[in-house]
Amino acid sequence: MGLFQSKKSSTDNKKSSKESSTDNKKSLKENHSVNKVNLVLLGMSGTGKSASGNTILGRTQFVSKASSVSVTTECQAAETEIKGTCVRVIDTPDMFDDEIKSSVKNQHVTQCKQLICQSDPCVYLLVMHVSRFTDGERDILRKFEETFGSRAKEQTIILFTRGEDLQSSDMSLEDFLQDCQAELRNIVKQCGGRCVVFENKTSRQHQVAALMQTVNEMLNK
Ligand SMILES: Nc1nc2c(ncn2[C@@H]2O[C@H](COP(=O)(O)OP(=O)(O)OP(=O)(O)O)[C@@H](O)[C@H]2O)c(=O)[nH]1
Ligand SMILES: [Mg+2]
Repeated sequence: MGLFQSKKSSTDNKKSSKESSTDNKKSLKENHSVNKVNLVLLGMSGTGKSASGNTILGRTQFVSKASSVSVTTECQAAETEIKGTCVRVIDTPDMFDDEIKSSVKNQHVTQCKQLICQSDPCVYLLVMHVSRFTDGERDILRKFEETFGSRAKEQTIILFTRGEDLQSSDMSLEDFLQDCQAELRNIVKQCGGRCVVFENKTSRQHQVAALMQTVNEMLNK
């Protein structure tokens, strides 16, 4: 699994057995939060999951384009290293549309879970369009919990795309959240208020740095 099977560092190898046993007592989360993480992009079709994946990776890995039909039809994973952290990015098709047959949805969910490197922490990025909150997204958190478990939202960050729309309205994220629909505000609240804004057209890396900071803060809590 590429970076996720990276060799242990020489420092690890030099640890005494006492130190190793102390390490083992640490939670899995704590043990791995600093250098490996799965980032799973979830959300409705066209919200910018694949584009955000490309921004995180710093390269065009996933197909991302304007389309009236779903572009991504299979889960895919790709890896990169960001400031010493091995980041495994998992792009997914829309799993929340009620129109999708449950057999197809189940297939996507199984595939997605298989792509998550289970020994490393997993952070879900719920991708939403900053300028459009759809009916289908009103109960996205319920569907998300049904699929990934009731505690999954504790490991979730809302990733708003089309950040340039905020800029052109001269709005900060705080302004946006204050003025947005109550249901959306509630989603953000249930996810611990963790959210970041991406503007995928220019792929500026400071956005990725802000995301990684939120990821690290969440995992180190
Ligand atoms: N202007 C702008 N366009 C964006 C942004 N993020 C994504 N897009 C565009 O939105 C369209 C859909 O993006 P995708 O990344 O394909 O969306 P997706 O969620 O992966 O869609 P599916 O694969 O169909 O589920 C593309 O034309 C992207 O270029 C953004 O931050 N700003
Ligand atoms: Mg896609």
